[in-house]
Amino acid sequence: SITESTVTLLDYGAGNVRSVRNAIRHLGFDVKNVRKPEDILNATRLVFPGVGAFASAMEVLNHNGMAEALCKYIEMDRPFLGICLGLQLLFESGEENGPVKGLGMIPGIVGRFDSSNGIRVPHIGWNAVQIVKDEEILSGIAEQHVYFVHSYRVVPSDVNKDWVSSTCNYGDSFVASISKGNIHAVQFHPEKSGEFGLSLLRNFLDPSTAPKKKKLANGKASTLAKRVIACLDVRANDKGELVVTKGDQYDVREHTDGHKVRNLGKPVDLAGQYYNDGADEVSFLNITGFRDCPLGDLPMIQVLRYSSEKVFVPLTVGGGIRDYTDENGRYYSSLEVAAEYFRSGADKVSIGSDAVYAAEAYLKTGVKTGKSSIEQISRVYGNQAVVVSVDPRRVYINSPDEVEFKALKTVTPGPHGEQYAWYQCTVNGGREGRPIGAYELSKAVEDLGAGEILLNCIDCDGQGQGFDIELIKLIADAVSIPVIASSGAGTVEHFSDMFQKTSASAALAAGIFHRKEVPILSVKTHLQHEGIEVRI
Ligand code: 1PR
Repeated sequence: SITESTVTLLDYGAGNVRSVRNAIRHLGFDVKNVRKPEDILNATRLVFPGVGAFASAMEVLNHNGMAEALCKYIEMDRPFLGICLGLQLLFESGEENGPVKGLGMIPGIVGRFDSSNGIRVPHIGWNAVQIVKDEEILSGIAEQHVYFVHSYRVVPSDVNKDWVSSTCNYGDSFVASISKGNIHAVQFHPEKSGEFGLSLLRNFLDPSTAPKKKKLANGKASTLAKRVIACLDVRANDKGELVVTKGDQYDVREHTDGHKVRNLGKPVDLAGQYYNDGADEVSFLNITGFRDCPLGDLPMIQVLRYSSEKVFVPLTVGGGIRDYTDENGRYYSSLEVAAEYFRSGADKVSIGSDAVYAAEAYLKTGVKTGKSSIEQISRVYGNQAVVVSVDPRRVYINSPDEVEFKALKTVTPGPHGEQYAWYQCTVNGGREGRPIGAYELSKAVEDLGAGEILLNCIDCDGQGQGFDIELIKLIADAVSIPVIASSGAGTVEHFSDMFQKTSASAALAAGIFHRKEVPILSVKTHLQHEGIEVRI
């Protein structure tokens, strides 16, 4: 039954709405799921977190009668909050796999970002919004960074100006939120935007606590902030418990003390701590993901469930995303594995070894089979949900002609004075080198539908001597999807140096945060001081 504290949630089963549910519960409300169109009409407040692609969402909504109920509900001006695709679907039509007709409540067309403007698409990360209409629901977020992840957007124009309540800049100006009466929708993800996102949700759920309208500050001009990501390498220790570990050049065992696996803490606790410390994202990498245990037993699933109850920034999970058959002979497709992780609270999955095989096959034949994990998962969940994790190792050579892979002239010559290097991709956590370079792999996986590249470097991992700037520049210049630079951070200057010299979108680090050498906030204040936009 519907009570004061009930929020009705329209989940049509396309992805991770666990986080929205968790955020609503965290604020002290109950969630009731829509099962049939009447549930929409009976709602006292309706939250519609759209996930997936425009065309497939409209197909489902039209097919089960939800589209009509939604339009009626909105026409009656009943409390409504759309999130991400939940904003886009309100417009006339969408270009994603289309054109496809939307709900048509607001004039305007949802089009793709134009990457010829020199921007990376998808738009992933923290951007501040410009408030253009004085709305109570937005009162907490003026001048704050909120989290976006999308490739399509609506351009504000005369036809929709009485709806648009805030805009954001990325290449061009796009609609960040709309409001009219009780109807609200946001392009960003309040459930993933930390405390300020939660305050927007609270303003919607309980307007009596929302600050009364006042002249809202007109947000400062904002570019996409550079992200700082905390990474947790997770594996079972020798007793079978999941622990956060950290290697040196991927070797996670102590060099003394019986060569035990290094134990740096519990994954859920550390994720919570890094969220509170200001991490823009948290990544979990199951570094023993090449083992074949039944899907339901994957301990990482519990880690995600618990973490997503208290971490309100994006969560990525990697390790073992591939087709496999478990020890009992049950077969799982990579899509099933990913689906289980999304249901458990992951926003993105990160694919390592399997991406290397897929890229090798694609480069050999030039054919996209549609069957690789990258293609399958990005088709269903969108490419913003698919990260490819690259584990390259530096190989020195005397001349670029020695290999068929992209090599660079390096400023740090090899042990025998070699002037060139190429970056060999590896699988199984660096155990096996493959005949493909990081450059070739990155371009191939972008073609196959990856939305982001997590660029590690085995030589730099755990060394604290700085990022491999040459590698990061090589890859960031080669692709137009965001690149996350990883491996080697040891000081705050390493972060600013990397961002000043490359166009990477984010920096990921593990060791310095685990060893409590440098807090996340110090990294961010240093970056801000250097004139690099970050979310603080
Ligand atoms: O191949 O799809 O099962 O994925 C396995 C995943 O696990 C890959 O993303 C791979 O990078 C990761 N992985 C596998 N073995 C290890 C290992 O350490 N033995 N960890 C491993 C990779 C590297 C980074 C690390 C940064 C920053 N860890 O994630 O966190 O290098 O470290 P630093 O700041 O301390 O230098 P699949």
